[in-house]
Amino acid sequence: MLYPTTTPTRTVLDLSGLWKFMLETEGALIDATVPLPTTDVMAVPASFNDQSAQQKVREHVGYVWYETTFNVADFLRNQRLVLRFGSATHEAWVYLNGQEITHHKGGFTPFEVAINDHLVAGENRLTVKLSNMLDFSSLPVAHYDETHDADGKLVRHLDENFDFFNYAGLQRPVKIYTTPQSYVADVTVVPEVDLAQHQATIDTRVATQGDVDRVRVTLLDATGQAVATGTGKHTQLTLPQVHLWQPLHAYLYTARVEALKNDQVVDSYDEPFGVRKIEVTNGQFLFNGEPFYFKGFGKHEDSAIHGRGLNLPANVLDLNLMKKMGANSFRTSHYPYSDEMMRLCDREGIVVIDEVPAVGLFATFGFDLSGKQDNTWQVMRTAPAHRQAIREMIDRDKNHACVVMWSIANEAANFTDGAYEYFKPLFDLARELDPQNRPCTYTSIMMTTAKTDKCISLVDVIALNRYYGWYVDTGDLAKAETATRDELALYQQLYPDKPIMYTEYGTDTIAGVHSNYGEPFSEEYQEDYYRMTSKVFDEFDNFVGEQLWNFADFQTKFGIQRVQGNKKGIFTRDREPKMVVRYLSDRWNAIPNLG
Ligand code: GCB
Repeated sequence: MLYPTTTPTRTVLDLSGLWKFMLETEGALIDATVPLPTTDVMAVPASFNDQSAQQKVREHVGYVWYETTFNVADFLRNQRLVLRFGSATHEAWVYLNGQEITHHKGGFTPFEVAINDHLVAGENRLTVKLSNMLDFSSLPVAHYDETHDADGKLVRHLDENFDFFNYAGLQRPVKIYTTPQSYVADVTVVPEVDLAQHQATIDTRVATQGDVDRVRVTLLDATGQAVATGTGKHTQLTLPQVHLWQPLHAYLYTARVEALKNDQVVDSYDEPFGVRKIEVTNGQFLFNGEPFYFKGFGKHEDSAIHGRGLNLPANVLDLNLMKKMGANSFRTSHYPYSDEMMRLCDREGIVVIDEVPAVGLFATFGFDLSGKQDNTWQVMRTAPAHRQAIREMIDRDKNHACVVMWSIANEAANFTDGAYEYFKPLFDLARELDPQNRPCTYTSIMMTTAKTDKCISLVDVIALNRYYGWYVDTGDLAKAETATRDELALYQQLYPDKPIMYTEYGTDTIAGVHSNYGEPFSEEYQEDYYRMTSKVFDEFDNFVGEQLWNFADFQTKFGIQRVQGNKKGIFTRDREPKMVVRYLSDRWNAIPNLG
């Protein structure tokens, strides 16, 4: 799916701003054929939860409604007009002038619908009904049930199987974009690099709709100079003396795709791309032929007031803080991030592990290290949603240079019977869909060990989420060090050809809490913990990266282990550094990205 941009043949209308908003309460069903009966407003894009100052809105489980009105200039009405939601969390029914025009489930990927046939003259009314409900058939996964209060009123309960606040709403931009009636529908760019010759072949496939008799592809360098051109829906163009996209040294080319009719350009679209080669071999993660070391984070799309809503200044600051620290990467834990963040990472050379919202694939949520089997794969009904999420993520992100690996799940019950049967078709699907054949992984929870994980054969890189010194061996860094070392040694011994990385490790740390005794929750403990883990990591040859948990403190559901959220950030929620940032900056700035 193409990101909407303005080109010589297209334009974009942004519907961001203040929309009407109301909760749907039982017994007061809302009729989309008349204007929403409210004067309350919500800013879009943003989560609704933290904008209302009302507990019943923040914690609402069920349906909410949004509405806006817009006009389309007369001179655009002969164009194809497409309404596109960057996301709608988690399920949306979209009405234009009272008529349902589309429905989408899955809260973290875009969807779109052509609207020409539904437009009226003058003002148009766009209404969206949203559900923030989740269950054992959705991603992410939650326990859902219904009870009735003393008055017989329905009460919905959602108990998240995951550790982040269930923010919802129109969290990403809503746009209308135009295309001509005959248009470029999709572009797939696959760079094949010959490192020895410093050249690349750029394989471009273009899908068109309508009356198009030829497609022209022109490759532009970063200064906008044309460096290669060819015609055909499938072209292979050579770039001699290619500039590689390297970690923290991005170089972006543009594939200018033009749909032609009788030698006239009917549609034109610019797709940025980078040229780089990713290989996993002999226990190494190779980036343009050199061993790459991941330094960085698990993150969240999470900031004050915006909730999980697009916050461009926060995105820019986050990447700048990463670069300042010598970090080079993050994982989109635990869902695909906005188009805007992915495009920013392409520009900034930040390497991304792209994760589907497959979090909470556990019959019971909680920490039980006994390793006993549970019935997760008998009760989970997530496979269709999981397939759809993989499809939509790869469809959206396939051309991004920043994306170097797909994460097919975060912390599933991979040690229980049925896990392999569940995951095997999903890994096959991801591999079949990705035109760039990127490596695939999932992040493994501590209950899954080197000996009990039933799915390791599916992954290219072993990605471990580990909390020795926090949930296990709490406060005892000597024991934690031994456990960390012993486990890595076992993985390396059993899987000598697979690279291993940590995709989560950390300690809750309340900014400003200090301790002469290095106690848990203090900034001293957090620093001691990271010094300990670093020491162990450096002992292992197959160890290809450290992505700590978490970049910043973030909001979660209530819990006795959560003080206004998860405090494992090395930055506070408003991006003030905790003490450990200096230590990690020194460490990471001294570790080369490549080599
Ligand atoms: C995990 C989860 C992450 C949590 C983290 C924690 O293993 O993947 O979502 O936030 O642990 O802090 O408990």
